[in-house]
Amino acid sequence: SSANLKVDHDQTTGVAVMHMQSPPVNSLSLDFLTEICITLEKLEMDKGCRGLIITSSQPKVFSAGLDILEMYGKSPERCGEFWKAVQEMWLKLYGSNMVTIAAINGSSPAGGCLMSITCDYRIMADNPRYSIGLNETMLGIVAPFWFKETMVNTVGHRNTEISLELGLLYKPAEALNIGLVDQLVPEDQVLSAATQTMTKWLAIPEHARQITKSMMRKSTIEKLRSNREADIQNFVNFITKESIQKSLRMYMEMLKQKKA
Ligand code: CO8
Repeated sequence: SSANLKVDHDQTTGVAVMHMQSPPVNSLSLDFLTEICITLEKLEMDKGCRGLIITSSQPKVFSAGLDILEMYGKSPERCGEFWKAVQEMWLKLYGSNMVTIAAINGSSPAGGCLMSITCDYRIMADNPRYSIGLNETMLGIVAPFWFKETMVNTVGHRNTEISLELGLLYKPAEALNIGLVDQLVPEDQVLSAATQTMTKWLAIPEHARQITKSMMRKSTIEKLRSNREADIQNFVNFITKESIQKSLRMYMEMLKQKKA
């Protein structure tokens, strides 16, 4: 465990629960991403950890996605460093040998949705106030190819095309309907349902399951792994454009107004 992550590792079951507790909304800043990556690395290396459940300790929110302030008014160098950390988190989660389950106990836009769809299985709280999706276009930005491919691998080409073009955020029932989440449960049962599902997944012969997971995800992972530097350059060039900075500013103002 570290400042913004609480990790409960049950040595008898081999399951770790990672609680995100970065107030107010678990937005993924460079620091928080770095913390997450260090924790994932440790768990991955630990032979006593075979399953990982990711959940939130913050009320109403799983994760608000990438920290918008990391993309606004920052130097190209800093933006590059930030993006490298986003890549790293995705590579670690999508390529994990552990069984990973997202226990989505709150809203999960953009980068929060990305985290969720890197997991093997998603259980969401059945609360219509929560939503999940890749809403990047609503911020005037474009989800990169590896976000898009993770989504295609989850909900198929047509659902991805509609949801990314329109920047849709889905209520839990709609998310279940397109297969963006696998199961809905009452809010107070998200973690227990995740634990139950984990038991089933861990009963499968481990080596066969791991090789199968890797076979399903390999081509997507390789595409980023062999293009990391170019992907960073793309991001930096795009995000530092004056027009994009303006879009982000307007989106942040909209968030503030919604609050007032
Ligand atoms: N980054 C930074 N700050 C945030 C973020 C965020 N993603 N989300 C919320 N905050 C801030 C709010 O501005 C607010 O700040 P303050 O208290 O100073 O006013 C505080 O967190 C609390 O937020 P809310 O009052 O809105 O809290 P609610 O509980 O009412 O709502 C939500 C929570 C639903 C999460 C809501 O805050 C929300 O919708 N946030 C925006 C989510 C979003 O659209 N994120 C997208 C981020 S972009 C991304 O993840 C992928 C980018 C891919 C890059 C593309 C390449 C170019």
